[in-house]
Amino acid sequence: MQMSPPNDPVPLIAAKALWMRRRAFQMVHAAQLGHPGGDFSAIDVLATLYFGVLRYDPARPDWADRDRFVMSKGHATGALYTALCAAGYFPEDWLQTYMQPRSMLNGHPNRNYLPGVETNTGPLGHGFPVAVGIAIAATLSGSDHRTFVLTGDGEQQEGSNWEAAMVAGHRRLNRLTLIIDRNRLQQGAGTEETSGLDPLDQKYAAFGWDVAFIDGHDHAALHRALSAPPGDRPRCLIANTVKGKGVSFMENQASWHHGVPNADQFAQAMKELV
Ligand SMILES: Cc1ncc(C[n+]2csc(CCOP(=O)(O)OP(=O)(O)O)c2C)c(N)n1
Ligand SMILES: [Mg+2]
Repeated sequence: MQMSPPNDPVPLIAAKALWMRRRAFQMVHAAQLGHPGGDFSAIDVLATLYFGVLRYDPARPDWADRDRFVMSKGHATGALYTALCAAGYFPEDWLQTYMQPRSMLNGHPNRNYLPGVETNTGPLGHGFPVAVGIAIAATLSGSDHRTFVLTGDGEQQEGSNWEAAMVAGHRRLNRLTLIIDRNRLQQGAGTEETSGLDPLDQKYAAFGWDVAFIDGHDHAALHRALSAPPGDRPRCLIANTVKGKGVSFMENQASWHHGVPNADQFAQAMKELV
């Protein structure tokens, strides 16, 4: 077996991603609510950000120079809450309250309730424009923090994204990175059958962005791309992903967008997620 170099973050990222998938699915199973397909396509990106890329201190969620991560695809709270919990923002027993009455862990994230949430999301097409505003604010205040934002691919159909992309390109917001979770499914159907996005790379390039495709489940490739130093313009990483990644009967199935497991499906998933 090949040994990892001591400073290789990939084993830690992989271990966190596995824990996040298991824990997120337990939450969805207990609540009988959630969006597990989109959780699983995004978890490797979030694990890489929180355990290999972002500068943050969970004891100081308001630290002015923290890197910002905006979860624009706000329905994927199984991914976001397990990442924030693993990163130390709140204790694990809070996860048991997922979507219960008076919980701080709502179906969509609320920054007024939960430390580590940068902005409320859920209505698609809002988080990316807010992230652009955060990146502009950093240039005005002179902070060197970076801003990362994850959108869904179906989410890219919202017009607000294109205003945000245009202003980010115009202002050359080079400390801003947009990751698009390109699982090719939205709610109930494929993106290209619904309102086609391709060629997404050419669209972002035309708006003044550096664009690259990446395997959104390859921790080493994600780590390299996300931790690369800023260039001279905003960066768009189109992360090719699989909705439901990691559980055989969920992968690439539109029905698992907000499908929830019965007892047998939950047991089967736990056998596979090892
Ligand atoms: C403005 C708005 N319209 C509709 C919805 C309902 N909705 C929630 S998730 C979703 C599909 C999103 O697809 P995508 O962005 O591809 O997410 P992923 O595949 O990563 O789950 C829809 C239509 C919403 N949250 N906001
Ligand atoms: Mg999608």
